[in-house]
Amino acid sequence: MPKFVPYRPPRVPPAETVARGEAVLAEMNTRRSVRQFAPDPVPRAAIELAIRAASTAPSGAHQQPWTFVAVSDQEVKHRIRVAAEAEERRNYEGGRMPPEWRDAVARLGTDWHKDFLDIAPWLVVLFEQVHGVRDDGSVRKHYYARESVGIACGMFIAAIHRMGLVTLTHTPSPMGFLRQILGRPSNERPFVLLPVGYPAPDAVVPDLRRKALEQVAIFVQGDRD
Ligand code: IYR
Repeated sequence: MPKFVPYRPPRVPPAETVARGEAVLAEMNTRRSVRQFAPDPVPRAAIELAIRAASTAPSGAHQQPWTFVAVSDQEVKHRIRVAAEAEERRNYEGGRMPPEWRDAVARLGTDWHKDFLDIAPWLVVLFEQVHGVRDDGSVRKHYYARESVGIACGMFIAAIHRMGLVTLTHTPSPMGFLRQILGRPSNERPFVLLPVGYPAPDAVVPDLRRKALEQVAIFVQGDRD
């Protein structure tokens, strides 16, 4: 029998719920993916807290199928940079990136150079545990691992933003080298690489617009609300 415990968060009146929503939107709307980092250090405690916040994410069967590897070691960061740039160079210049993909990311102004992998004080690599491994070595199936890790990733990004730091969802492709460099087991698949730090004082971001509510939402409303 599962054990249940009471859950009694304070009840928020509707007007305050909306006011809080406005504040959340205003804050989330200032988040941007940043590719130019200041080299300034970020305390390990900040990274630990962001990981703990992310690790509160819901997950399939509460299996929490994620591993966060946080790297501040310059030498390891550099090895990651060299390997990521080698893959990205093949994508951008070796014709491995189909024209349609190139067009889709053109407005982001990215190329194969990934200086931020040396400069950002932390590289947090999020791994998806595709399956679990029991103490006796047998495989334990994980349910909705990818979705769960995606949610944890979003919560990590929100925590980092809330803390006044910036990050980037970097997905050098393919990402298998991260497993090798970081010595992770074969049941872990690199999901995303998140450089974390403060933005460079002269950082710029592409002038993007977010889709309007009408473009992203459809309401099927009853007449009681
Ligand atoms: N992985 C490459 C290309 C790239 C792909 C997407 I999807 C982006 O949103 C941005 C870039 C890179 O990191 O440069």
